[in-house]
Amino acid sequence: MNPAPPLQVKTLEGNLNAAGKRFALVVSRFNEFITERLFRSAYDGLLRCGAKRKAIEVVRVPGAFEIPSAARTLATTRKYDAIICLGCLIRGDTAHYDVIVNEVTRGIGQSAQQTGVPHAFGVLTCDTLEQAIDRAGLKMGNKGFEAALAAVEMANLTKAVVGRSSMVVGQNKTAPRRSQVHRSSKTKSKH
Ligand code: INI
Repeated sequence: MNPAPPLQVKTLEGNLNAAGKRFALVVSRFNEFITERLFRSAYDGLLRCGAKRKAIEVVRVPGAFEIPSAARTLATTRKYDAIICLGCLIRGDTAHYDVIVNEVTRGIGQSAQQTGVPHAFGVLTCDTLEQAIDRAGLKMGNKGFEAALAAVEMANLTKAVVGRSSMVVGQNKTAPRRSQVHRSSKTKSKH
């Protein structure tokens, strides 16, 4: 059977070019062993996409519960093209995790939807510390890095949709795409 012909559909897609974009990272200190790894990888991801160091700001908060309000405060300044939220919730023996996890998720989503500023969700929600370690640079990649790339892509998509810049329409030939941005803390970025 012949493969289906490509559809002629005008497609808007954010690229992974972070040049000229400004980012804020909200990083919680609770489970810092994990969140610091998320932060480093997210920062690396932004630099690899072409963000300038001076265009990246970091805000530290006590725990994941404080991430949404800090993110919203940052978003309402309109100074940032995207906010990257990084935290680590680990289910313990008490109900604390269950109480917090939905609030954090909903709060970040609401901040994104109500401000119109893209928010990347890099908050780990894990049953065990081992699962968190796996998602902070071991077996399952690094969610901080993924969040950074999502932030860059959504920042560009937002600009493209609102028509304030000439971002990607169809296939972009110049800016790096997700599959071309390699994860390695050993390679130094020139940006
Ligand atoms: N904060 C986290 O970031 N991760 C957790 O796993 C966690 N647990 O399980 O308690 C946690 N609690 C603190 C919370 O986020 C607030 O900082 C605290 O309740 C003060 O408002």
